[in-house]
Amino acid sequence: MASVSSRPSNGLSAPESSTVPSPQKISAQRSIASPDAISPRIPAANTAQIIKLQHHLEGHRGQRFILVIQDFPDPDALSSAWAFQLIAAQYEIQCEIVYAGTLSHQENIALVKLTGLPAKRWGPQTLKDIDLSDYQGCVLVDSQGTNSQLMPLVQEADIPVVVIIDHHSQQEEVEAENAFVDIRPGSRSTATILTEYLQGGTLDFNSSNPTHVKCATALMHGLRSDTINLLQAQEAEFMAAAYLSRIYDAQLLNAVLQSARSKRVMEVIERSLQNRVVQNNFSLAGVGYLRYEERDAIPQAADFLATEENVHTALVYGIVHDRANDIELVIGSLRTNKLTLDPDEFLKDSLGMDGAGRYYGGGRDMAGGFEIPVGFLTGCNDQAEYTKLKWEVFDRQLKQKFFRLINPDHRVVHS
Ligand SMILES: [Mn+2]
Repeated sequence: MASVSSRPSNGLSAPESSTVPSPQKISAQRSIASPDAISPRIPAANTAQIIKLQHHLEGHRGQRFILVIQDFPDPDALSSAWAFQLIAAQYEIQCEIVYAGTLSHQENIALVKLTGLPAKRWGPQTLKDIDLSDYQGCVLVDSQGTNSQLMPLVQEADIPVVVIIDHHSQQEEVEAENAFVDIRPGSRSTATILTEYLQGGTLDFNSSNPTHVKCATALMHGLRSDTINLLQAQEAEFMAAAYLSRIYDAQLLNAVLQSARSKRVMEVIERSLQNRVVQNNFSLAGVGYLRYEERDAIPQAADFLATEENVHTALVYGIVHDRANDIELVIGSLRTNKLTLDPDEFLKDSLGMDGAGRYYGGGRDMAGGFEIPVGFLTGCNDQAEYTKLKWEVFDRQLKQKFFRLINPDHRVVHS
């Protein structure tokens, strides 16, 4: 067993926590960095957050957390969750990374497989068998709980939200009274924030530890994918990438990026190309019905349509059927290169909110997404004519709503 003196040599001071560790836990006691010990490259405000996080985790020592990521996890969420899990383990906090939907982007599947990223899918069947009372806290990373089907269950089970780390603009008030909250809308990725925590000494993150190498590779992928390969990166992302560059595995990252698109994804992209309508530099495309597993084809199609000349913003949407929960949803993605267009504002303004006061969509810098339940019209898709009609209704309504903002003088003309 390691003695107290053999703690990682990262120049940290003695524990400042008020909690008195039990004797058997003292060997695993982690110190909390003094502000001066943290890299001078990290801005003072962020240093304060790192200290706060360490105290917060110390206060939860030995607990079990459920770390909920969005239903369709992206590399930023996956890698940030993993980094958090490793940090929390310093405090003997067992953190389970879970999501309710699917991994649908070929790169995400490759990322999880190739790095052994410890995220678990909790489908409807698993949910029936799981006892949520095992968890003392819920952690939200790269999200504020609005994009997971698991959150209502977490709330029902009275599991308090104990940590929120995100870079999306503040969503409707999340109930997180005694939580550690670090929301940085100015940050281009959550991986940037987590990398800073690592750099700040929350963990002896190093290249001789194979898990750390893989996690660093995941973080590098996370911050690249949220910044269009660093094109939209700011100083903080470059600093984070520089730090990770000493630890990550370039070959492994390359393997993740080499993953190929499936034929079905290619077909959705093809449909988006055929169906697109371009007006005032916006490209709009409805792709009809697609399988739940292929829903990630939508943001990929939007990425692609946004590359056409004279197009600054692309919107792609389609209807997916979630068989597990028997719900149909219109889901859509927005991608923009126009600096003055705020995707969050655009989607909230154009689509509004549902009866319960929740916005159908939202976003961050350069990207956004939306989800509209098909509701009462769900199902009966064995009737071709009905199915076609249903699509046309949603397609037309979405075009009307978007064109109202894109081109107020425009009348949607239908053949
Ligand atoms: Mn993100």
